[in-house]
Amino acid sequence: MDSDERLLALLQSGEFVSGEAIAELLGISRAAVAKRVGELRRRGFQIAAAPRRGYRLDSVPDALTADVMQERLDTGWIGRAWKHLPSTGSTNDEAAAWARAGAPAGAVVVADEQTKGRGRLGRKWHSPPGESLYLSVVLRPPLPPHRVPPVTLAAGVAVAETLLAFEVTPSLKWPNDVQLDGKKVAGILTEMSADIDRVHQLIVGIGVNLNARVFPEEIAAIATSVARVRGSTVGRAEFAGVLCARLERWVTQFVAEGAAPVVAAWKQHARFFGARVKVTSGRDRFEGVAEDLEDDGALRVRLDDGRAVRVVAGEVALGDGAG
Ligand code: BT5
Repeated sequence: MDSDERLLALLQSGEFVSGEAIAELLGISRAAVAKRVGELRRRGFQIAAAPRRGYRLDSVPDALTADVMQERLDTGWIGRAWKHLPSTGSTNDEAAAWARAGAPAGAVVVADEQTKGRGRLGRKWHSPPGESLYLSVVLRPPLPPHRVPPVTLAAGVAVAETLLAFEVTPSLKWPNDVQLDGKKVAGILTEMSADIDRVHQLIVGIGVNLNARVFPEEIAAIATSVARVRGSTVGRAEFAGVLCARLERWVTQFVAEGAAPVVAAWKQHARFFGARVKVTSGRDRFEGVAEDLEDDGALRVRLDDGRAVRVVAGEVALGDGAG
């Protein structure tokens, strides 16, 4: 045990311990105790101090480090290899590099901050330090590439179930958005390296706004966070633990049974069927009513002339350009 760990062990009881007693037990001066407490607070430990009573440990930091997470995780394979970075460009890039270097299926990369967080088609994902979750998982499903897209829906179901566990009710928007109160709370970016008949590695990147209270102007009207809707903050580590367990459940079922059960679960969290949508798919743009998801995860849109269109990949805006 180093001296910080010994200090924390002394404070762990939940009772106040006097500065004098700590100084004596650690063999340091009272001024040195105060200094150590200050450093621990800077690392995220919440330590109460009261005159004549001393110090009390109120909470440990909400750290996403491998040691903390191994304690929390209740999974068989997702998150068993875990890499935490205080700051990185994009966790998807880190995970892809780690996968190329041999990371096992289920390996997870998380960061406290991303400096080049990405959405689809080169868009940005706003990723400020400390308040949200940026997580990428390496998958190696034994599937041909054309069977892979519903994995994004599986991740969406996992995010939705995790949000429900934190007392907010999400709605899923095809193909990769998770919303609360009609605003985006999470997004999923799936990237694949494959040849024609076999996936080499699949990186599923998930960004969830957990404790953000304000957003930059360009997304202020369309983004929200769990804390904003719930009215209280959420532990990042606790959220990440539940998310990994839900992901493991849905990815496992997807690989074993195909897309149909994932699609059925996804539909239960979706509210946009029956709504008018504007679709952009490659160079095509059209409007219609979002009718249903097909068993392979494609979106069926009913055009005004009565024809049905299957959308396999693309962008959907709700209503008159909104959403
Ligand atoms: C997405 O793209 O929704 C996928 C986002 C994936 C982010 C994760 S974080 C971990 C991993 N590492 C990465 O680098 N990425 C993944 P898309 O559907 O293209 O939506 C992007 C759009 O969402 C932007 O153009 C903005 O309008 C909006 N946006 C950006 N940041 C946001 C945020 N923090 N919250 C809500 N909306 C945001």
